[in-house]
Amino acid sequence: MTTDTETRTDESSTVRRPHGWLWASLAGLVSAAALLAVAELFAVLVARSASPVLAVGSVIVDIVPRPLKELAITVFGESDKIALLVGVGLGAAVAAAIAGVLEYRFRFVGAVILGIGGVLATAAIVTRAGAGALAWLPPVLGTVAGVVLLLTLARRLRRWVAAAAADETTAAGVNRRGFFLVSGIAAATAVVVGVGARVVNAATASVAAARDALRLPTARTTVTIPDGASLEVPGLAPIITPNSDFYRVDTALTVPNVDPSTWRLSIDGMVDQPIELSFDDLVNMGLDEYGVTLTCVSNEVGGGLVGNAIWTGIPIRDVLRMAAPQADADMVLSESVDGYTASTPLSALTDDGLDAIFAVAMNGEPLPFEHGFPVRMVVPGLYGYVSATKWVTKLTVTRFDQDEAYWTPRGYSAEAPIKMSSRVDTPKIGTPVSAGRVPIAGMAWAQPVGIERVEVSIDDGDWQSATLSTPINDQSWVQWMVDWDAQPGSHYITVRAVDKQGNVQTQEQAAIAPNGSSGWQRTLVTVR
Ligand SMILES: Nc1nc2c(c(=O)[nH]1)N[C@H]1C(S)=C(S)[C@@H](COP(=O)(O)O)O[C@H]1N2
Ligand SMILES: [Mo]
Repeated sequence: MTTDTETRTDESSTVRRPHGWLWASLAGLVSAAALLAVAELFAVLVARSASPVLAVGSVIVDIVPRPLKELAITVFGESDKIALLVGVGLGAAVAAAIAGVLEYRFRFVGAVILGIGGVLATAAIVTRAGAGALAWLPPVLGTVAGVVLLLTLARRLRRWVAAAAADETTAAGVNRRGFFLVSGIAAATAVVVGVGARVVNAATASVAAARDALRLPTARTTVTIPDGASLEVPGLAPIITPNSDFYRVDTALTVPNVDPSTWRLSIDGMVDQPIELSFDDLVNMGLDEYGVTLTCVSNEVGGGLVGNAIWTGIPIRDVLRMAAPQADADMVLSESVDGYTASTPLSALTDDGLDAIFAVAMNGEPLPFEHGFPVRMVVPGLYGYVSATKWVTKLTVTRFDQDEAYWTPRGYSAEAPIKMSSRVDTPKIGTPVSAGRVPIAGMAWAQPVGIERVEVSIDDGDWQSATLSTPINDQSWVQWMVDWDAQPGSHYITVRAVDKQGNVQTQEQAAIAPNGSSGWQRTLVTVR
């Protein structure tokens, strides 16, 4: 049984005066950690190579006077960079602690100091060479997070201290627990997220550096772009799609980072001689250029999931030959580092008349990361999902009746040749044109046969043949155009292609699943 006096003693011991300045400096540290963690996290998402921590460090390296730099090298030798980063870290930690104490004593003062720190870090980041257009976003978001956290923690701390001073047990306890709960969760999250993001950023940055440093052997043959390959009609897609405009389709949540120096291609399964090649082994087989139009099965008639590039690569048949596929095999299951798989008929990869390649460059530069760096497949005439495996690392020679690829159990055909198609690029649907001479123009493709003719019908009248651009080859799309004497009113434009074997693009409409859309594009144009 307790007496009143004893109870009072117990209570007064729980209302001990906290060391306000101590916890305030903790609040400052946790807020600064949150600032960095949020900044690093968003750097992974929007500005991969711009690390806030490293940008600030680099600026300091650049602005430190020479004598001090030399002193640092004398004292720390090879570890001068580490010493610098440790020094920056300690300096930032002290500043953050001071900001915490100031915020606790003088409302908003610490928050302003943290904000200024964030602004300086942002300035350091956006002025670095190679900073992307969105490089400011991560440090700004980080600063907002850090400032909000500091305001919250300092408020809790002030309430806790005030309640303790006034012997208000319950209020003191609530605010103490609130302070430690928010600090603890924020600190733990900041460490996990911040360190995780930094590791991801570091891996990305090193592969980015490897790509920048990559010097591919010169291609032995190049693709000649013939005179007349471009019709030069405004609004028409270019005959070669720039890498930055090339459509991207894949299942990868984050773009895989594959270092060419550790990349390997293995070929096994139904082969007499399983093989494994390094990146150098592959490119030293000799590079040639190929112009190939890539098409996605998900492209609607008239859609934009199609692009044409000059790929530099090595015929897959030359690599497969080294592994000696067995006679009863009929499929190659190609696999990406992220586990994606595609099923391609073995014959499409070994056919001498069809250049299926391992591509290492796209329009004259190493493959962009989103398009499969360092090696992807490109097979003329087959939809991307059954042939164009990006970040490819493994081929298994097998049979269609034994293995299936990623999309096969998900409602798509195991084999899928590209369907011939044509589309109107200009005039654009919904953009009225003025009466008079109006060019109607678009793109058409029939890989690997080639386009013979494109025909246009206006208001369901007679089919008229369009002028074609000079084709680069049968694997690449062509541009087409007709001159139209546009009369005011609404008009339907219908387009269809004919391939070099005389096949006419089918009018029959098909959905994307299971093996690609078909039908004629018919657009309504308003003439004023
Ligand atoms: N590793 C991997 N490769 C892939 C895919 C994928 O999801 N993962 N998608 C395929 C599909 S559906 C298409 S249409 C093409 C698109 O290539 P692109 O993004 O370079 O245009 O890549 C193919 N290669
Ligand atoms: Mo696709």
